Amino acid sequence: MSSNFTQVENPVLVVEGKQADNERLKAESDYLRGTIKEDLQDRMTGGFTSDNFQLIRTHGMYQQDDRDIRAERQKQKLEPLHNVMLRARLPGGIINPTQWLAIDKFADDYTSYGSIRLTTRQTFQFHGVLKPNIKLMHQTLNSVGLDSIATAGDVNRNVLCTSNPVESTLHQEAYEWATKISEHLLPKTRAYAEIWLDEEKVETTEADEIEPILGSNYLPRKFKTTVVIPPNNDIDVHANDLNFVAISEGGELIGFNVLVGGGLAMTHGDKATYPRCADDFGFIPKEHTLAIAEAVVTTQRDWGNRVNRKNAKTKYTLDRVGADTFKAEVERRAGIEFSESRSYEFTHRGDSFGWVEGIDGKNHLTLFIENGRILDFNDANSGSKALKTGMREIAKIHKGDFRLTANQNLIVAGVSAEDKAIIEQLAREHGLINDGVSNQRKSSMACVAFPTCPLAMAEAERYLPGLVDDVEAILEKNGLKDDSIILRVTGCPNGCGRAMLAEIGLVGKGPGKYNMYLGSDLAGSRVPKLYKENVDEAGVLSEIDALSARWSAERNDGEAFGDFVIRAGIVEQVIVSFRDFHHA
Ligand code: SRM
Ligand code: SF4
Repeated sequence: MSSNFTQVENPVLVVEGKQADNERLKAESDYLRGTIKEDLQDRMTGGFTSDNFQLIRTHGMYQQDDRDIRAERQKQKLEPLHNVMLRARLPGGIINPTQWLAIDKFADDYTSYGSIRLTTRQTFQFHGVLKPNIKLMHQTLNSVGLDSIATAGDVNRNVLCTSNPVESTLHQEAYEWATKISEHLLPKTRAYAEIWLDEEKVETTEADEIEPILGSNYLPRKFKTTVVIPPNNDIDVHANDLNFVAISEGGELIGFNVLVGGGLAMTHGDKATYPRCADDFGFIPKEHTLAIAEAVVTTQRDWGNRVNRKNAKTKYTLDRVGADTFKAEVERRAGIEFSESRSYEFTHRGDSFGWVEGIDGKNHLTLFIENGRILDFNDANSGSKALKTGMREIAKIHKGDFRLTANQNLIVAGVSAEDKAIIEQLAREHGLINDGVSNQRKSSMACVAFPTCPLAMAEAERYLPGLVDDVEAILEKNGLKDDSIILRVTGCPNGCGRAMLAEIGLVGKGPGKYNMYLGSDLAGSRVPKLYKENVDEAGVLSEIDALSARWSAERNDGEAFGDFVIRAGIVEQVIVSFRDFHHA
């Protein structure tokens, strides 16, 4: 199955120039080992030095410090309080109660924030793990069958899969494909096992093909893959490099339409960067899934831009070499031709909350978790909610599993009829079910941003709850109490909260300032357009007030906000030419 194309096949399509420093460090890393092991012993600093700072990402960790206290520590001539954030690998977002109890305990005992943070890519993060506890963290995960390999860095990341277990008989099979793709594309280096799990180093020679798919320099940039089951586009295909859209006949999975080249990040002021929807390459029978995944990855490996990291993702490779050229190369490498795409339709993205009975006769409870932050809160803003304790109590008795969604929520899945009442009671007692949560809150999402994200320009997670309070009041005033707008906030233009697929996307520009984008659709098939720049928080509210008043008064029957702003000419639709996507 492994590709024979370890050499660049078509050098003309390779970007010439001085390679980015990340290429040097990957090449010199001895397959992602670097000197992490030695660095771990150095207790003079709480951080990782030189290349190891970047290399730990491929092991699923980022070095961070609390930005709320950074200036104060600087004043006291102390180094920043370095710690790591860990992101687990959880293909399809499935985690069992034993695993939950282990991560719950680790978060309590060894993280400075004490929380489990559900992410927009169906996994969880620990924030604030100090150097002496890092190895224990990996060993704890390993003891319950979890790891964090390749959840960051220039590799294929956590593979997403539509999380609702009941909408379709295809879910189990789709989930199995997500797991197989994840395993197939994982780095093969033993670095993770050696460094964190104390396994012996196996001697290798130059001739050993250690990374047949990723290559010794790994990928030019991060790479993201999904398996999605229409009509629910809950995993937001257009944020991803490679998507397998499940196609069924008579309830049986027969294959996938393959979508390549999505991505949302951009840089303020750099017009060579832009969000881009994925292109449809066509249909493949399911038995070709791994071969196609491998061919897309190796084509991007060989043709992706290793000179400029800002233009290194698959979306830019496609635009540079041409989607048809890229597709033909994938077909050549896989020895498979795409056939015409089969028809399918995405109609929505959000999660459906509350209980549903599955096709398996079991019951599934989707819980709304604001910002994906699982923590016991007791503060003036959030009131008192024991979400983390509640989840622990549920995990102690739950016999099914948990499914993390790509919208930062959580499903208690596979509950028998006799356990339904007690699970619901525990969820209610601990604030995990709150019947008063509005449709607007359920349609809103934010990235982490301050205080842990080093790239944040503006608040996101801490801004969202109050913003939604105000938006709820505005919608009610404008006669839209039961309506909602897909509202997403990201603290910078990297777009982790997927604001660039929102009906209203707020993209952090500076403290308290956001660029406002309007006009994605309910299915997430459209990138929104810049409406106003550098809007402050009061400005955001007055814009939403004016726009929603017009929507209320002028909309056609059932017309969604994102469709309305385009029809009314408030913003133009971004159509196909993403190179012409203008942003500040
Ligand atoms: Fe992200 C970097 C958080 C989903 C695009 N992202 C970061 C870092 C690690 C900051 C850093 O590099 O030091 C953030 C850590 C914050 C913190 O303290 O936790 C961060 N990203 C997140 C999460 C946790 C947001 C959340 O609130 O859930 C999501 C974790 C996903 C996961 O479990 O793997 C997360 N990031 C995304 C998404 C959305 C998605 O994939 O569906 C995107 C946009 C889609 C895309 O890739 O185009 C995204 N994150 C980025 C980028 C820009 C990449 C690029 O193409 O240029 C960066 C910065 C970078 O890579 O240089 C980034
Ligand atoms: Fe950090 Fe920016 Fe991602 Fe938000 S969008 S988590 S601020 S990198």
